Amino acid sequence: MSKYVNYLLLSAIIACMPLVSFAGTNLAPDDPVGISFWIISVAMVAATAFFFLESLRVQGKFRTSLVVGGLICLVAGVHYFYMREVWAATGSSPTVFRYVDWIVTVPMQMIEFYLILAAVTAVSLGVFWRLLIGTVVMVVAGYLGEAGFIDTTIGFVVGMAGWAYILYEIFSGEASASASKAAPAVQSAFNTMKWIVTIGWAIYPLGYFLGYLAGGTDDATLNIVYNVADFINKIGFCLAIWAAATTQADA
Ligand SMILES: *C/C=C(C)/C=C/C=C(C)/C=C/C1=C(C)CCCC1(C)C
Repeated sequence: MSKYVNYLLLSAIIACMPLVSFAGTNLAPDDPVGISFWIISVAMVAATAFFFLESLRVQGKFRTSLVVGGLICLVAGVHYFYMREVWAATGSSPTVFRYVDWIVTVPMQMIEFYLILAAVTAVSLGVFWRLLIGTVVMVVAGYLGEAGFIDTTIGFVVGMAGWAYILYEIFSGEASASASKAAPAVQSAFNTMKWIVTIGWAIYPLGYFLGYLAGGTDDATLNIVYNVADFINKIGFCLAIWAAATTQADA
C-alpha cells in the first residue's frame, strides 16, 4: 500500500516538471541549439523518474545513492527548462546560468562517490569533506571569474586547482584506497565515475579557456557542447551507480 502511495506521489511530482516549460517563447524548428536544450530537459525528467522509481527496488544500502541521482537530474532538468526558455527568447544563454545548476549538482555528484563507497566498505568522512570542498572551490572560482568579480585567469587557475584536488582524491587519495577494497560492482562503478570526472568534465574548463583566455567561442557551439556533456556527465554518471546497485549480488 505505502509503495503505491510513493509511486503516486512520485508520478505527480514528475508530471509537474514539464509545466515549468510552458512559460512563453516557442522553439523555432530550425534552431538546433534550442532543440538540444529541449532534448536534455526532457531526458532529465525521464532520468529523474527512472532513478526515483528504481530507488524503490534496489537493496536498501543503495537507495540513498539513487535518490541523490534522481535529485541531480531534477535540479538539472529545472535549469534546462529555464535555459531553453532564455535561449528561445534571446538567442543566447549566458554560461553564468549554468553555475547555479553546478553549485547544486556538482557537489551532489561528489557526495555520490562517498555514498556508493559507504554502502559497501569502510570510508572516512574526510573523503566526503575533501571532495565537497574541492568541488565548491572549483565552481565558485569559475563563477567569480566568468561573472567578472575576479580576474578570469585567477578564476581559471583556482578552479583548475579544485579539480586537480578532486582528481588526486579519486585516483590516489583515500577515496581510491577505499574503492580498491569495495565489492566488484562498486569498483567498476567507481572506475566509470572516475573517468567521467576526468574526461567528461574536461569539456567545461576547455570551454572556459577558449571563451575567456583564448579569444572567444561561438555561443551556439559552446551550448551544444555543454548540453551533450551534461547528458553524459549527469545521466551517464548516475547510470553507473544504478548499474552497481542492480548488479551487486550480496545482500
Ligand atoms: C553537470 C555539470 C557538471 C558535471 C559540471 C562540471 C563543471 C566543471 C568540471 C567545471 C570546471 C572548471 C574548471 C576545472 C576550471 C575553470 C572553471 C570551471 C568551473 C569551468
